[in-house]
Parts: sequence; C-alpha cells; structure tokens
Amino acid sequence: MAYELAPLPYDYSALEPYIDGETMKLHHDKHHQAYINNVNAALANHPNLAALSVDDLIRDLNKVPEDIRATVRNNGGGHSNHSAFWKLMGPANSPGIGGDPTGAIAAQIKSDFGDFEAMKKTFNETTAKQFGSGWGWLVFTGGKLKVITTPNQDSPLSQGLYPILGNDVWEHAYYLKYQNRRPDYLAAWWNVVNWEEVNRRFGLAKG
Ligand code: MN3
Repeated sequence: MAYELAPLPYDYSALEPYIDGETMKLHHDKHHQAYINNVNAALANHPNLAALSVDDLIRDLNKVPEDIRATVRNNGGGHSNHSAFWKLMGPANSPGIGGDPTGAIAAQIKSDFGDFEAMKKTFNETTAKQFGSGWGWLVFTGGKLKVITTPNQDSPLSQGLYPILGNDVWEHAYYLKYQNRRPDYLAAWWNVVNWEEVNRRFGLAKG
C-alpha cells in the first residue's frame, strides 16, 4: 500500500508570523510529497516493506535491499520526519501551543536541563551548528532527555532513538522568511511548538 500525504492539521498560514504560509505550502505540498513519491517508487516491487508503517520501515534499514537502501533512508526518513514535524506544531497563542512546556515533559526538562530556557539554549545552539541540511531533535534515552542532530533526512528511529520533538533546519523550511538567519528561525519556532503532541510522544518514548 503506497504512502499518502496527510493534509496539514491547520491552515498553511496558521503558523504566521513565525513560519509564513508560502513556506508551509511549498514545504508540505511539494517537498513532503516528493519524499513520499520517491519512497513509493523505490518500494514498488517490495510489497512486504511497503506494508510497514514508514516509522517501522526506517527503524531497521538493514532489512531494506541495498539497491534501494539510500533512497529509503532519505525519502522514507523525509516522510517520517515531516509527518511528525507538522503535528509537533500549531497556531501560536492556542491552548498547549508555544509558551512554557506542560505536563510530564515540563518536569523531565527541569530535571535534565535545569529549566526550559537552558534546554532551548542547548537545542538552538546545537541545531544552529548542524552543517548543511538536517534536523535538531529532543530524544529520550537512558532515562534522560538529550539533544541530537542528524544530517539530511536521517531519522533518530534508525539509531534506535524515538524523537520526541524535532525541528527541520533544511533551508527550505525557513529561507523565504529568514534567509541565512537560521538562529532567528530556531528562536521563533518555539512559539509554535505543540506541547500536547510533545507529551504524547514522550509517553511513547518512555514505553
Ligand atoms: Mn523539510
């Protein structure tokens, strides 16, 4: 069964002024769709792999035949990462969006980083330094939250890590509005983080 692009869970312009509508439309309709088209094409003759959820597909890339492994890693990763990313955001100033973390993740952040400001600083500084295209992530491993980055569309899932929160720092995610100012995009992005979804994912990561 081929993967399909789910509609955004809000309007293209819903994340303004932090992320502009034109960027969201291109990012979702063109970039995310292209990852889906490419992974579907690669799996056309592999119905056993195509039957997996995209997260399960990329959890163990060794089970993917070598001739399509790089395509699946890049485009299956792109589909998984963006599917999570859209849900991890929402319109600023709505309940549970932006502002301080809520629920279980708030306590875990306090425990592992001291406070939310310290976690944001670590996340933003680490992710700003990711060379070229990639992602910044918050993962839960060994009983603690940790900030990591991955290059390209590599998913933490392929390293046995479950991403709780992630931000896309490919230029396509921010260039129209922020140009070369990745740190400004990173700083603004916290206004649209969906803490309910972060908490949901944190619950899954804790298992
Ligand atoms: Mn992207």
